[in-house]
Order: sequence, then structure tokens, then C-alpha cells
Amino acid sequence: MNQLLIDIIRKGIKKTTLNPLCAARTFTFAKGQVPFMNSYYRIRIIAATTLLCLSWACIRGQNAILPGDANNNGRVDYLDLLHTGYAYGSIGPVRLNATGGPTVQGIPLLWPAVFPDGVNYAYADADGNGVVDWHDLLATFLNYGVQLDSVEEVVLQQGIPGVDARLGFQQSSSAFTIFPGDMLELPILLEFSPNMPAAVNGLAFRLEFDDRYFEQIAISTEDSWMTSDDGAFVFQTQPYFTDLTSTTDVAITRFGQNPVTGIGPVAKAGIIIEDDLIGLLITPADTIETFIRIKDVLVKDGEFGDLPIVTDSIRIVIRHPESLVRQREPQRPQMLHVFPNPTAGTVWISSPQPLLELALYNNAGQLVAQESLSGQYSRQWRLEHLPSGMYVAHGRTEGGIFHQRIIISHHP
Ligand SMILES: [Ca+2]
Ligand SMILES: [Ca+2]
Repeated sequence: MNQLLIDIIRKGIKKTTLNPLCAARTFTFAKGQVPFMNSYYRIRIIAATTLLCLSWACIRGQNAILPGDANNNGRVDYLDLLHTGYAYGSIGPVRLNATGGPTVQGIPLLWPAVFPDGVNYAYADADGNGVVDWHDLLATFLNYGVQLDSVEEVVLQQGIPGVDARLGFQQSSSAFTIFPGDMLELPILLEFSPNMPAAVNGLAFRLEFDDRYFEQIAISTEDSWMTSDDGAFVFQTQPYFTDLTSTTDVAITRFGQNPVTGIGPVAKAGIIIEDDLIGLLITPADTIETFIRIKDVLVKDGEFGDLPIVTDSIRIVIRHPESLVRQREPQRPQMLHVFPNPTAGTVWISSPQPLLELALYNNAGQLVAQESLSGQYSRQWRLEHLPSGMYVAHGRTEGGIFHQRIIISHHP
């Protein structure tokens, strides 16, 4: 548990907020900033885990909830989003004195509704306010990676190739030739047997990759059939280290019992190749071969049953920039960097080009903050007067508008 997730996406409610969100993708931090973020959250998690052991001992013997652990298996992670999403909009008994924080809390009254896997809906109400809503999705994000001393691992259904549905890359069998610093987009498809598409209520998976070669991997869903009606929530963690590789966790869930049927693109992985690979590519003839793998997939159908899924990987070949004459300039994402994100108030904004104006829009597309600048590349921005929630920052420069999502959270 080296890192807490630091990114989250939700499709905008209004069409006007969709484009900035999509354009922003998920590149939140410059790479050098991430370790600080890691240590900050590692300290938080250690503190939270200690607290958990104490409080768990007190509550043992009655129904108890670790907020964000909606599937009640003892760990808060990307799989929990599918439970919270399925129960979205449900109401039940309030937990008095509840918080959405990472402490085990008693459940005095279970809810009338139960998930098909037997878990009570009370576990989806992370903050205990009696309704499953946006704040409960946010609790999974805030408590990410926190776990009890005993975790019941979720059994993921591995599919049979040629028989079951497949979550894979569009170009799974082909190799790319790309250059350090390039950005490429890899469509991820959920494919079923011909004429047999299933209704899907939620999809969760991990992408595993070698972080020596990839600076960022970010999920976008602008062409996804699961999110095209804005009835879905999309979640991604920042990449974190697991042994020798890096992993990023992704979940896409419908809001409530509202499955959609479709086939083809469910997400797109935007990848930036490290531009500091020349030391690894000694001569222009050298290439690096590496793989990005889809793993640990959970797909929930319309009845919240698990669909067996065949997984996939893609081979990527990175070639020395002098091996071929470049045909084009590398594409850079039109991104602002925001740190820290989520924030309780004050953020640092930096831009690849001199900033002329900063504007902040809320989830309904309303302008909530605005500042004129005179060509600075970065500045501090105080946002503590704004309520918790998701915002999109627009930075106007002479080269165009740069975007980034900002999450403001006043939770402890
Ligand atoms: Ca869980
Ligand atoms: Ca709630």
C-alpha cells in the first residue's frame, strides 16, 4: 500500500461540462510531485490503520462498517465502487455520529435492501447519512487502500477465450513504434460473442505497466458506451508501485440499477512515453519492448451477477528518436498541473504556457472563481471558500485553453 489514489473522474451532468472533463483526462501531477503526495498519504494510512485496529476491537461482535468498503470484504478499493454505484440513490436508516473517515463504525440498524451477493446496503452508505450518493463514492476515494487485519479477497471470474466476454485492447496483437515523449491512446473494448451482448452495470479493472517507460497512464471515457448518457461514474487511481511494476485501478459504474447494453469501446488509456529513455536506448537501432496488461477484472451484469472475463495485454515497442526521421511533433496533453489534488483549499497551479487567466467551474458548469494573470507559469490559488465537490479549472494562454479537474474536499 504505497500510495493513495489521487484522481477521480465523473462525467459532467450537463453537456457543457463534458468537454473540459474529457479534455482534462487524468494527468494531475508532474512526476516529481508524486512522491510527496505518497508520503503524505502513507502517513495518513498508517495513522488510520492504527486507529482501525483499536476501533475494530471495540466493535467486534456487531455489524460494523469500514467506510468505503461497500462490498464488506475488509479493504477499500476499486471493486467497492461497483456496489456503491449499484445502490446509488437508495435510502435507509441513518448511523448516528457517523463519519465517512477511515475508522470502523458500528451499524445499529441494517437496511431493508441486500445486494444479490448477500451484503447489506448499509455498507454502501459510507458516511452514514441514510442515502447512497456522491459522498459515498468520494469516501472510497478518500479511504482508498485502508484495510482490516483480515481481508476476504474477491474471487474474480476468469473467462474462457472464445467463449466468454473479453476486456482487451483494440490493437492487442500488434506492436507500436513510438518515440520517447510521445502520447498515444489505446482504446479498451468490452467484447461479447456476436449477438450476445450482456447488460452491464459496472466494470472494474487494473492496468499493470512498467513505470520506467511510461510517465503517465490516464483513463478517459469520452467514446464509451457505458457513459454516453452521463449515467455513470468513472474512477481512476494514480499509478502506484507493486513490486516491480506500476498499477492503476479503474472503475466505471452506472448510477443505481441502470445497466446498459453495448459492445466495443468502454474506455481509452492515454499514455505518455517517458522522454528520458535515451540512456536505455544506446544506439539508434535499439528498441525497448514492454507490455501493458489488463488484470483483476470485475464486470457486474444487470442483476449484479459476475460475468467471466478474458483479459488481455498489449505489446509496445519504443524506438530511439534518431532511428527514423520524425514525421510530426509529439503531442502534449493540454493540461494544467494542480497540486495537491484533492485539496482542502489552497492549490498550486502550473501551466505549460504563460497564463493569462484562470477560471474555475463547478459540476453544473457555473463559473465560481476567476483571476486575471500577466503571463505567470504558476500561481497559488485559494479555494477554501468553495464547497466540497468536483470542479474544472480552465487556464487561458496565448496557445489555447488548458484544463484540469480539481477536487475540493473539506472532509477530515
Ligand atoms: Ca472492499
Ligand atoms: Ca451516504
